Amino acid sequence: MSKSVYRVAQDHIDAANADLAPPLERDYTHLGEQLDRRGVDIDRVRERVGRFAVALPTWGVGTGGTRFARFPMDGEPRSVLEKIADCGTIHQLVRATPTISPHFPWDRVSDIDDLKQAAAAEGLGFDAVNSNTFQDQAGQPLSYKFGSLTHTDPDVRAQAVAHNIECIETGRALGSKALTVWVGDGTNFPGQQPFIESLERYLDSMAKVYAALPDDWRVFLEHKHYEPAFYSTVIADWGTNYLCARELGPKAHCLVDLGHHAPNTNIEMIVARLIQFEKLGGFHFNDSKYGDDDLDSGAIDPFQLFLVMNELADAEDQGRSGFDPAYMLDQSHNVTDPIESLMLSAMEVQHAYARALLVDRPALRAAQQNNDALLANRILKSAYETNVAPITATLRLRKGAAIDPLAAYRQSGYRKAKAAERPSAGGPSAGIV
Ligand code: LRH
Ligand code: MN
Repeated sequence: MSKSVYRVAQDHIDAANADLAPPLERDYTHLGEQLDRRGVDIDRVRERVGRFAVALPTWGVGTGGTRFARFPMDGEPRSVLEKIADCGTIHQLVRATPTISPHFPWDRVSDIDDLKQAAAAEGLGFDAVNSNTFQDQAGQPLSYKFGSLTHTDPDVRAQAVAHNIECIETGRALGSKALTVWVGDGTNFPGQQPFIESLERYLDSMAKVYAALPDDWRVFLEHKHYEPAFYSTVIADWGTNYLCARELGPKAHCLVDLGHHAPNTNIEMIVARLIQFEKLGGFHFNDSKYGDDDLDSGAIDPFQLFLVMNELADAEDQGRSGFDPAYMLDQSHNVTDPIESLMLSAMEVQHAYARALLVDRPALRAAQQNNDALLANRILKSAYETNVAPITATLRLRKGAAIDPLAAYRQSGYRKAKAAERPSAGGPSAGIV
């Protein structure tokens, strides 16, 4: 596995920032004056946004695809170590993505220390590890064709449980503190499986995974309304997810993947419910218009992303108990350079959070109390309509990152250099990774 050598030089970033810094300072001061008139201290907002971070999905730095096709790009990572190098470059340019979320067995290596050292060399840590019982691996004794944790065959369930426990052990070696479990288990025909028994099998299997969790770990259950099953999905919605997390115990929480809901679902209200009942484990941020499209965060409906962040900022302000969500991206980059998409998506999530911090919550509460619907909505919209880019750009400048990460990345020639370092590993294929 050839060690990728080209890195974006800090000098290049500093040079790219040189001309942009003076006008940025003026924009920051101007925004500061505007916010001051609204009773908001821009430096306090910058500090809070500076503590906000979102994890990168290792599976997102390669070109993604659909069941129809995947169109690989020159210079894309061919191994998890090259994926980590690209994650390091993203963090170097935006300084808002200090952790990665690995996926097993996609990221399996012979010596787990290689992964740990590669990440450490990039200044990266590990967020939740993801298990995978939605595909059959070469040489796998039993197939997941008809399910995994809910399969009718106890041996298949045991195989799936063992894989999740192996992921916990791998995660412990990496310093992770959580396991994300998404299963595609479900049916394509009415009558194919009994709904109650399927969920009972899920809970029985997950209880065994839960029992293997270290004391300071959490397990994130991820619901999804459909796909790969097209008639019923065992963990199809937040309600089923919540009930299972409650059944399993205090270490079990619900993970909200924004793309896993039927169109027009009020996801911010689901988030509020999970906060209220202290079962919000975390997020897979992305965007979608129809199904689980895994598009770039904020690309389709940035207002929805803001409304989700608004619930999170409100919970932080209120000091809600049990509130400690993990923030992760989960996207598939079929037509863009994944590094560019992940940088801009991390910034979109950061912007949505920064705007949510600008909401005048006492005024909002008063308007809500007085049933002044229009004023309440205006208070939210005025925060949403605020251009917070000077805040996040100033953060990047002060952290040694790029004021304009996209321009700095494109000017760096990183992808071209990687195309030379990483002769492509084969032609077109299909599938999300
Ligand atoms: C399922 C999902 C899950 C991952 C996979 C890559 O759609 O969102 O979180 O394991 O994508
Ligand atoms: Mn997901």
